[in-house]
Amino acid sequence: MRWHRSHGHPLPSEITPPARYFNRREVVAGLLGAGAIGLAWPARSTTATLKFTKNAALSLDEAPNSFEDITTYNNFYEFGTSKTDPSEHSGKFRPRPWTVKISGEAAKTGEFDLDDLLRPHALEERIYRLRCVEAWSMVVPWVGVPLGKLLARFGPSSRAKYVAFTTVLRPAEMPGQRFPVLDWPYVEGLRIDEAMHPLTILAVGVYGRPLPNQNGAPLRLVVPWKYGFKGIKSIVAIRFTERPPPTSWNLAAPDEYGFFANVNPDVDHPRWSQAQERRIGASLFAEKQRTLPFNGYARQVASLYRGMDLRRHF
Ligand SMILES: Nc1nc2c(c(=O)[nH]1)N[C@H]1C(S)=C(S)[C@@H](COP(=O)(O)O)O[C@H]1N2
Ligand SMILES: [Mo]
Repeated sequence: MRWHRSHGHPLPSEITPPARYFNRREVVAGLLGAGAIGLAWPARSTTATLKFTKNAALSLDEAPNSFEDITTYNNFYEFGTSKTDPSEHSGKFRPRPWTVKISGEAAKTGEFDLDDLLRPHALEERIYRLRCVEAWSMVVPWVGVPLGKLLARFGPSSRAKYVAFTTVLRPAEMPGQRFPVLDWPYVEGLRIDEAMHPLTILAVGVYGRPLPNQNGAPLRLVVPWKYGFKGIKSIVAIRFTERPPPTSWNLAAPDEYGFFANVNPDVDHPRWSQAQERRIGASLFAEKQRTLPFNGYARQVASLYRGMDLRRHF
């Protein structure tokens, strides 16, 4: 494992560009597999097939990255700081059985088994762009449930202005947690309207299969208009709060990572530009792509931030 002395994501110059090419055969196989009928929630196997419908209206019309790219080029510092650490060092992690504690400003709270939590919801596939703050991107076919529908079942009160999320703390299974890279456990948060927005999902699968450990098994957040670090993995607690909750990267380097973390090509990271992005899996000679405001989801979400100075609230 490589450990970075400084706080913050590694510099783009520290990132080894992967010489991996788009694997068409794998994508086609994945798409065929995705339609197959399977168990609604197979317990442990990551090769089993989930049962879901495709949400075409909320999906990008772009070819997803290969399963290989999505599952071997990861950020999950609990398993190490290099992109290959999560796939190489997450084999001991046990995502079942799993419970999620729901607490705070809501009518109903408690600790729930993940299967019970998910049972009332239909799984959907959404093909979203994942834009990392490190200026790379991928296109990912997530399978999950709208977070807002799940949260609504707990009856958030009028004091529930934010939602806080916490990752599991298990240094015995997560070797990266034995090093003080971040202040463990990883925490994240959303404003309540962001959490309730129909684009925000809790993902339980990718490519029609349960999430591999390296992608945040068994349950992770996906907020497609924000930088990837908002997508907290392996969630064990969700809390409705009145005040903005602390977030791991903001605590580690407040000048570099704000609470909102909306993808914004006009606001550079202090150490690099956010105007462009490199698509993982593309040819090394491919041109970089222009980064879009709100990662291309401006039409759906820009109104959430009307009247806010997005340079100050980065
Ligand atoms: N608990 C936890 N969640 C995390 C991270 C992490 O280190 N720990 N990394 C974040 C970052 S920086 C990104 S870009 C995405 C990457 O998700 P992926 O590996 O599934 O592509 O996960 C986010 N969620
Ligand atoms: Mo990221």
